[in-house]
Amino acid sequence: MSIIHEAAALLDDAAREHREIDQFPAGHFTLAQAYEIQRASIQRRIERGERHKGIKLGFTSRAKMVQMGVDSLIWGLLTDGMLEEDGGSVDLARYIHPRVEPEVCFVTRRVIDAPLTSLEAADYLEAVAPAMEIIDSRYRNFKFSLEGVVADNCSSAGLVVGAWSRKFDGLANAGVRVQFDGRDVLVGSTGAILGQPLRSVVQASHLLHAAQMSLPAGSLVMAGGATAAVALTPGLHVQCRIGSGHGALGCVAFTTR
Ligand code: OOG
Ligand code: MG
Repeated sequence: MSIIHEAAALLDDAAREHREIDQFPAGHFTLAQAYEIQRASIQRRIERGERHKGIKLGFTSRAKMVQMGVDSLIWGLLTDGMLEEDGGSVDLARYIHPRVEPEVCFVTRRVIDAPLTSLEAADYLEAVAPAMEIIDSRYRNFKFSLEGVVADNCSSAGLVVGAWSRKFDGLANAGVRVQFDGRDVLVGSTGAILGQPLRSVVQASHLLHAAQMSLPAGSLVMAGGATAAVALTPGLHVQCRIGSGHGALGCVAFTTR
């Protein structure tokens, strides 16, 4: 088996069996190969019946880069198997060492098959929603290199998306608050995401173009965490609120068990 398929199988099995694995040795594969491993591991999920659902960006905020010690923007692929219900109960036994982070999620209205400018981005979007990503590195102690995390599909594991709206205007600097059982655990601003989360769509279009891929209409784009991520434990009520007043995106929530 090639390095690509071997690493993809290891990572995919670890995710399926909820067990952590050792990092690959430094230099085991290049960044370009890491993206090939990512695609091969997603292909395994597709072959098991999951469907492509969109893409996610990683390290679009300083807070995330600093927390994880990685300083390049990265991207991963989403499937429907990662979706958790807004207001639902998340079974942490499906994860290894899950963390939650507040995000903004877009759904596209037109196929994205060319690099977009900031001015064009909103035109390609159907709606926006408050969201949370449940990340879950397959590597021991949640520690990884840039190449390692890319191969591991950027720690993608779960996502919870709230109600859709077309409130694109207030996105540049909306307050972000994550609470566990009514207590603040993460506080920030959507401005932390590349200055404005619509820029994640612009970045996504450039990355897709460079990878000679296109994104069909109706795809999700997760813009990247606005703050650092925090560990989840069973028995929590987790809520994320984005914005306040008239332009607020609203809330998204789940409980853990
Ligand atoms: C990698 C994924 C980064 C984000 O929103 O920045 C990410 C990780 O932190 O494990 O999802
Ligand atoms: Mg994220």
